[in-house]
Amino acid sequence: MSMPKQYLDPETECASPEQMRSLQSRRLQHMVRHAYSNVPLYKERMDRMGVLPEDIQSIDDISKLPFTVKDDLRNTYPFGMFAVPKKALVRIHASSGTTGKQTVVGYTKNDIDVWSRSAARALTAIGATKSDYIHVSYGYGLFTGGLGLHYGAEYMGATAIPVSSGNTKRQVQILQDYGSDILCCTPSYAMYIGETAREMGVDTKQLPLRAGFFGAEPWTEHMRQELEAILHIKAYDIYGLSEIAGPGVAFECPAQQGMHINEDFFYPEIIDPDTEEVLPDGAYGELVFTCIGKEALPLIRYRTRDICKLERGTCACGRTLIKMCKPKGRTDDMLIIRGINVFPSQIESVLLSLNLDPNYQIVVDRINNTDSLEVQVEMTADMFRDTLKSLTEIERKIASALHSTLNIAARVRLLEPKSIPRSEGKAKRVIDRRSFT
Ligand code: DLL
Repeated sequence: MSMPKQYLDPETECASPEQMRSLQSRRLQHMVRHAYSNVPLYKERMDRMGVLPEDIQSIDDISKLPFTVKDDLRNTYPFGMFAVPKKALVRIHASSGTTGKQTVVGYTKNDIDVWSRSAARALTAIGATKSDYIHVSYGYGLFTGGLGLHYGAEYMGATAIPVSSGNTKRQVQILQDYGSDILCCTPSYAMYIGETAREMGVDTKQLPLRAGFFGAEPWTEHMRQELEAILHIKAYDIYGLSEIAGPGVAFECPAQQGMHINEDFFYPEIIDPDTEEVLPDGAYGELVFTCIGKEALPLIRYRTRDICKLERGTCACGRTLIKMCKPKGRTDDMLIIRGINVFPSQIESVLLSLNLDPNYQIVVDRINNTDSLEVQVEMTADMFRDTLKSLTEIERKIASALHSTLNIAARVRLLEPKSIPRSEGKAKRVIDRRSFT
């Protein structure tokens, strides 16, 4: 396959396995000493396990180290796991905190550099150049999306347009008037921007926009096709999480066969979420990261709850950076309905394979001690003109497709176009009423 070969750091992005392992080993040793000396939680946990920093000689020794979970950050809220004094910090971010207390993360100047460089590698990989306008519609603020890609764009010498999210008509106006080249936002917001452009009578084919960097929430291959069609761009995936670094922990390249992890900064492992046993490449499990290039919050074996698999080897783009697949779901996102595991992404795949618009909501309830699953789908404008009989037929068709994928019966309800609230950030797809009954 021939494809543009653009790298920010070719020595690292295309390093041999030996070079990468030796870099990772050096960095891990340094990082463990730092965490042990400066984070009481790690000293205590390693002491309890009888592991000393000098026991860590190479990256293979990582399995001797303790895991970290989100609750560790919550229990030490806000700054208890920081490994540097306040005066060394230059930035604070926090997770969206939709469930429980927020988790707060801090960055030194070097940490911002590591993160910006990671995001800059990502932008370079999807073909961004110094003469591009990078339209950033991720939220700016405690959320890492906006500032992460902003700094990445500046780091590589492109021009960041810090639009942030919201005011969707103005987004379209700016795409048109400034001639943005690359759009960065959540896939659901990109879809909303596309719909808004269509309503405003803007022909997206005429816009200079050529690529989108979409992440922060799960999205499917079908959604990619929808976005590429509505915006007339190439759509790429970008992954990150606030605890490790925002966008740029991993990124898609033109080969689009998984996301390359910036593994010289964020070392990945896959574990069995129940037994914590490390799984081989290619096996699905929970993704775990160790920060081997960060100072302020050097997390060791942080359990992301994302379900994923890893793949090693040289990619068609020339990179050797290990790849992660699109996360299949999260251990805490998985719905258990009448004993069957259901991931929202499976439902999205079914809907999009039937050429429905990706505006849907999943409502789970418990009625008379039995779980119920309702999938609410917005009708397309064409369907809205259909007769009641044909709508019932469509509902039946969707229900049957859902049943054959999920192995569970779902009630399908077609809603009027535009009745499901649009999101300017991460879409809320699931309403689980069971926790309130
Ligand atoms: O969402 C950071 C980010 C911003 C990533 C902008 C990409 C673009 P959090 O709010 O901490 O950070 O949420 C992290 O979001 O553990 C995944 O479950 C999910 N996630 C992030 N990127 C993707 C993606 C940001 N590309 C959590 N595909 C992660 C699927 C994603 N899920």
